[in-house]
Amino acid sequence: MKKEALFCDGTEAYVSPPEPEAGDELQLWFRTAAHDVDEVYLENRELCIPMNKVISNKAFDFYEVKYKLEDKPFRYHFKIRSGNEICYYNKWGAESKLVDYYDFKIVPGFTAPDWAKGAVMYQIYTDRFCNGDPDNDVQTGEYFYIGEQVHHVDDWYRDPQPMDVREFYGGDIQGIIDKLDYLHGLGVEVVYCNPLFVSPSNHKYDTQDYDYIDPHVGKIEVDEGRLLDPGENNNIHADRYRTRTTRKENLEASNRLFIKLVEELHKRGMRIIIDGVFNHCGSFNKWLDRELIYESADGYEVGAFVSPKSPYRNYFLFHRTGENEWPGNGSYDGWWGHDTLPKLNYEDSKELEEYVLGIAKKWVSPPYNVDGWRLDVAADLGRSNEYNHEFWKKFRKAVKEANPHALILAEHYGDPSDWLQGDEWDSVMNYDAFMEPVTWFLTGMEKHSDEYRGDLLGNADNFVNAMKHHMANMMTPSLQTAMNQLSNHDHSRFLTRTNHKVGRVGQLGSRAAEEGVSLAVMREAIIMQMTWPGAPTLYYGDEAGLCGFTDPDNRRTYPWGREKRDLINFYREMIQIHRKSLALRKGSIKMLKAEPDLLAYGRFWGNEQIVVIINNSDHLKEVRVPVWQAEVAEGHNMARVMYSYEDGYIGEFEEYIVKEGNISLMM
Ligand code: ARE
Ligand code: CA
Repeated sequence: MKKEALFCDGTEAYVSPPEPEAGDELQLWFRTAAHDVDEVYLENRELCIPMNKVISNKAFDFYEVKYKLEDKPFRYHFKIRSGNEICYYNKWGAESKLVDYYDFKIVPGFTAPDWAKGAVMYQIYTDRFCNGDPDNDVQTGEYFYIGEQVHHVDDWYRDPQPMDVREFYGGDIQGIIDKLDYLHGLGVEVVYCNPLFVSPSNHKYDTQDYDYIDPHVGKIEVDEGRLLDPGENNNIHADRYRTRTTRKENLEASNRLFIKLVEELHKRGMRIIIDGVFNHCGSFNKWLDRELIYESADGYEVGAFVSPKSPYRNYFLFHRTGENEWPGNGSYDGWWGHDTLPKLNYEDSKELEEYVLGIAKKWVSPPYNVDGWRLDVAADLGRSNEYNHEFWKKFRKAVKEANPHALILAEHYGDPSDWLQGDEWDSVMNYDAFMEPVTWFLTGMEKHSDEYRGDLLGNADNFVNAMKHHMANMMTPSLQTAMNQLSNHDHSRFLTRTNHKVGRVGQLGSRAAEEGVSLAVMREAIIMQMTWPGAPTLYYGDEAGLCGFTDPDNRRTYPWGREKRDLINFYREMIQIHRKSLALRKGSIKMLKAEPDLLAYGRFWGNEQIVVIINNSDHLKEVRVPVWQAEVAEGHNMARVMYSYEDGYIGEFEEYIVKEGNISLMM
């Protein structure tokens, strides 16, 4: 049996309709080499249905079966017989033994928004992207945060310092609006913004008010009430509109500016998703009480607590209870112990649950019309696993009812499959089935820069096994919308990882992040990003050559005027290739070659075939790639081969001769 010919996946070429509902008649196809096998069966624990050979061409036979989908998840694999030889085919590939984990799976009714499939996204950390309105800049000493006063950074090009959550560079929504033409020209289709709601930090994961955009990224129309008055500052929820950050006029003007951003995006055919931080809020939220801890010539600090009499008491969790702890009870639970991030207690408050579900709906509805949520630490939400799933089911219902085209994409480390059963999240930030393996193979860096592992560098077997294993966690709608990033705000930048150096600011100095980086390896990564299944997502500045170790060095300002133009041009070109190709957006993938320092894979759908070859060594290699497996036909072909090697890459539409199913080239 020619096992390399066996193929099936969850794409439209092999499953119709690709996102079926209960009661639909499903059509499934399976590929074998031409005249090679005797029988193919669709099989699972309950059934074994013979398939019919329906189409044959020079290279392949295609078998078909029809199956009426019931109102329950449908798991399946294929059984293939040729003479005495029996073999199975599942998500791992052609196997002699079956493992349930790798079964194909379809959940009736599970759809992900079509616009998000293979969409090119662009993540923006707003304070660092572009300062379009100096009038809303945080001013040094404007308020205190975690015991120290906030700072406005005057020098846009200065690198972030450790403990930079108090440093503000002034980037804002007006800045994003100003750069929309740049992003549109780059080929970006979706903007993902890190949190924008009112919060005293630059990262804004500590939400002060879920109903409003922070005036420092939005608009300050009434410039009054700069400083909190420490004497009056206890019990802030009694009067929340005291500072210029919390004045109603400014909050409303900021929401209006946000609506303008969304309209400007939609006008260009672009979309926006925003960060939803619902596991915890921030210690400056009106739901907490505040009390002056100390006051000196330099300023004052206000502590957060939840008074036993607070109407919001059951929104929170406590380590200890009792009247003796300071003040009233300061020992509320924080996410990972952070007292700036009070953990929310949904199980004990229906009111909180309803409020947050209302927020979930509000922002995806008119007049805001956001196109989806990125959900922070989504698996941590709630006290119990049961409730967590209950919450996300309610969340999905609420969001999709309000806006059926909204995307629900969660941050998750580890196996997300429990949440990707069709009734909770659409997809995830794709660490396991993209960022990690790509980083390992191309740079040898593990865990997003924590460690350099020579044994991972160029290790194609490891890459393929990791990818196959983790991609099996996701059904097709999730895979096609998975956020495929090389960098983001929580990990070192990819370009920095190419120098194999591990570090944080303060350990090596942030300039070390730029030493010995390789643009060639970066280009290989970009090619992989733009040709891998999922939604390729740039982290602002990656395209301009920005470097940086992990948080906060990965949040350097966008280098306007100092960009690496060649890299931007390369990214733009690769994005265009991605966008023009249905095979890259929604087609099949097949690994064609995995050798030390060398990967080749095909993407194909219908009449379109693309072959990608990555040579991660520093010398040319003679490569023979079995492109027939990606359905490239025999003869002279304008094969769209892309390869990367040191200082160059060969673009699309080179002519290669396919001989006996293979192409040979020096690269
Ligand atoms: C701040 C400082 C840091 C400092 C930290 C601790 O900036 O320099 O080290 O405090 O004092 C937000 C801000 C951060 C801020 C943090 C706490 O963006 O700047 O850090 O709040 O105030 C794990 C979680 C994952 C989480 C990451 C950060 O699993 O959910 O850690 N990511 C989200 C957001 C963050 C955000 C928060 C959560 C909190 O994307 O930006 O932080 O709302 C391995 C592990 C992962 C681990 C990962 C990264 O791979 O497997 O579990 O992720 O490393 O550390
Ligand atoms: Ca500004």
